[in-house]
Amino acid sequence: MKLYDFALAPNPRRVRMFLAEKGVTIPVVEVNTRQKEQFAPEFAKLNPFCTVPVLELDDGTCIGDSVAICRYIEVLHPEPPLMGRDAREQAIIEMWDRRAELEGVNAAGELVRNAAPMFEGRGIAGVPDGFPQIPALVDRGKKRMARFFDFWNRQLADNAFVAGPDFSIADITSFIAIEFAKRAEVTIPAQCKHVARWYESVSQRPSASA
Ligand SMILES: N[C@@H](CCC(=O)N[C@@H](CS)C(=O)NCC(=O)O)C(=O)O
Repeated sequence: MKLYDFALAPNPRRVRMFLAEKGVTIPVVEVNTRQKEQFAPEFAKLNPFCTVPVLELDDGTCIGDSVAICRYIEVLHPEPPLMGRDAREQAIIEMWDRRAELEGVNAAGELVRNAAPMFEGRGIAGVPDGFPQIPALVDRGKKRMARFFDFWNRQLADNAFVAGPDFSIADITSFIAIEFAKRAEVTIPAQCKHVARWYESVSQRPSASA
């Protein structure tokens, strides 16, 4: 197996955190998306969407999506469970993980991709040009992040972790969303004390530096 990764990119970090929580190591091939290596024809053959991460299996199968990679690892290495032990847990964790991606990672992505000069003409991940930045999406991304923080603060008021009493993939995705938004200087609002408490505890896990 090989993991096509980029140390500075948020979605590959989700997979690295997941692997670290499982204690699994996979040889890594670095694809520097800042140098546009994801658009090289050899890489596009592995993932026509030209994004990282990609997990290449020994039979040549390529899994080009972070949650799909985590699902594959979860089946091979069920302990500790990060995607739920039974039908109820699996559904609750998936609900929160999808919310974290759609409301958090995507909001932060909207904000960062439409603001940072390095994404000029590349408003959509995996497309080399033709998608100009839309400045109005920066403000909208900020508003979406404020909404994310508000919802997460309410959820974390009653729960140790995002999807309940146990650490799960939903915590990884939520943590990555906040780390991503920091690149546009959007941080946890002062009133979101429950998010701050949870963020501090996730930051202290060894996987946070993966
Ligand atoms: N849904 C995909 C999204 C992957 C994605 O957007 N990856 C970004 C890095 S975080 C990327 O490869 N960007 C390439 C680009 O900016 O062209 C996943 O979860 O793996």
